[in-house]
Amino acid sequence: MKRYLLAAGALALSGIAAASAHSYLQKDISILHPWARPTAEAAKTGAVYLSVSNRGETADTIVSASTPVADKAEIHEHVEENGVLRMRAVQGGLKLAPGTSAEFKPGGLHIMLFGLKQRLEEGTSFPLTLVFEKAGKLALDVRVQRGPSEAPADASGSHGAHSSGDHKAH
Ligand SMILES: [Cu+2]
Repeated sequence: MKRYLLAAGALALSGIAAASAHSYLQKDISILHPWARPTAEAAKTGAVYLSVSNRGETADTIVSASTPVADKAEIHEHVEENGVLRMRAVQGGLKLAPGTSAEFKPGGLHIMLFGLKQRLEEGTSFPLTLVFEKAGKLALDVRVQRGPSEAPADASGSHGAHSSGDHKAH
């Protein structure tokens, strides 16, 4: 009985952890925490970041992306041309070799949104669908937040607590 309760507790906890980590698993593809930066009122473009892994034994390809909040979504990469960092669409989709991961992050791979129909507001989320050649369609929920996932607070109070120099003793 006790053992059962413990197991149930652990299960509940891992459920919560999975929810806050905000991840998806379909067939051999796992996706971790899709997010986008908030946009300004008149912005027509945005970008979505996430981490995707192919846990399978065959390659898969992200062939397309779409979202109801934008006219078009494209997989983009940054490339350096003559010392200038430019972004361009990844032609033919993004290949994921078996056992590899791809990080979509600021300054690198991203899913570019063109023709935004609404402002991306911090604290909200919006749907995005990724289509994989083998794993099929994955419907994601993209969180709008200012930066990459905040690391779990490890505020152990190890800094910033020095006593001030001009402290006057009575
Ligand atoms: Cu782009």
